Amino acid sequence: MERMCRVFLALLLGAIFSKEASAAQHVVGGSQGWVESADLSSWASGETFKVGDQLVFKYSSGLHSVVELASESAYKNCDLGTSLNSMNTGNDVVKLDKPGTRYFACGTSGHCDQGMKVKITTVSGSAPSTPSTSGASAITPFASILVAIGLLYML
Ligand SMILES: [Cu+2]
Repeated sequence: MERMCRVFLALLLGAIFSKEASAAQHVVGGSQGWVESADLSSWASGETFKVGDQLVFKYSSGLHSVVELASESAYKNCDLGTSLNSMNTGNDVVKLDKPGTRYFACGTSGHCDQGMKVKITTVSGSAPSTPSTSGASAITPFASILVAIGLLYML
């Protein structure tokens, strides 16, 4: 019985450390995903993007795509001709590997003009953070409670 408890505890500790070490994933547009109707600028302003985090664009492949734009002016004017990169799998992951601002728009004709674009500002990891709504950070307190229960159970 005691051995089982130790295994249980080890698994919980492993889960906590792996969560803390791993970067946050931000699903663009939240529960709505990457669609024209999502309020993407409000979504982005409620998130903190840190170096090492990832953006995940979720959408119906074929309806939309993701185009990374080179500049603020290209972003403002929906000038898709200056794209740095484009993706169209419907589950596109972008790693935020350095601080700074990046610009993304949908490549489907007319969608960018309808507001299907987002500007992401990444901060260095040491900057103060605000709570993320991405869910990954909510797991750690919950797991800590489980460990506390596990420890009590062992005693
Ligand atoms: Cu689109």
